[in-house]
Amino acid sequence: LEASGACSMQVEKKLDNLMEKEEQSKESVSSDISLCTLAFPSISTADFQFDLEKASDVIVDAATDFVQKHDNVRLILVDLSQKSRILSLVKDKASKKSFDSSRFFTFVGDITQLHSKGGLHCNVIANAANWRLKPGGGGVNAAIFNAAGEALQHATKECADTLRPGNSVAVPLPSTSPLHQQEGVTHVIHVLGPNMNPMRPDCLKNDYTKGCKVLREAYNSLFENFASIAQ
Ligand code: AR6
Repeated sequence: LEASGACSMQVEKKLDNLMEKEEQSKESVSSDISLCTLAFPSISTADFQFDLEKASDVIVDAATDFVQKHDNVRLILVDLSQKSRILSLVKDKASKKSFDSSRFFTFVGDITQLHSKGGLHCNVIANAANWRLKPGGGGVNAAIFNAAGEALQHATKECADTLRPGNSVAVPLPSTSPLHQQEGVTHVIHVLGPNMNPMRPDCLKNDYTKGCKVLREAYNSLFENFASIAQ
């Protein structure tokens, strides 16, 4: 009886160790700071009304191509809600491709609170910007400018005044910004995607041949800017 008691204690101990190891490995995936990480929202698919099916194809192709060509980088597509359709589409389509899934994945959370609320270290974040690179508007642009404070407005002005659809600009975030201090974000990359909303400038009026080309250019420009920061 005594022997079987000792034996079951050993088994319990082994199980405890295994569970601890599993927890540690989960944590090392989510908090891996050795990888330079870009968190990005789905460009153009909310206020700019771009088709979600078509956008998800572009995201999966651009992101998987990028992680296959670059080592030591991680891409994370972020959206606010568990019910996000763009996240489900991308997750589903990405699962059918072969690549290292720890280097490109989706995550539910506010892009301005990924470290404090989500436990993720993302040193670079992307913004779905407007052509004037102005704060406000709505969506992720307003959230990022609000969270980063005036430091981001000043730093942005030093880099560019305007942006053309399909282009991006990388802005180093001053260490005085709360987004830098609290979340560890060192750069914001503003991206301007194609617009399908007739109430916004440069509407492509449902021309998806041009729209998909410009969206792909926008992601390529974003990822190239990120690669230069990661180097
Ligand atoms: N964290 C993560 N994802 C977010 C957040 C957030 N805090 N807020 C929104 N999203 P949108 P667009 C997601 O409309 O379609 C702006 O007013 C959102 O659910 O921000 O490129 C600019 O000034 C969606 O999946 O960008 C431009 O004028 C994604 O971010 C215009 O909107 C992009 O939604 C750009 O429109």
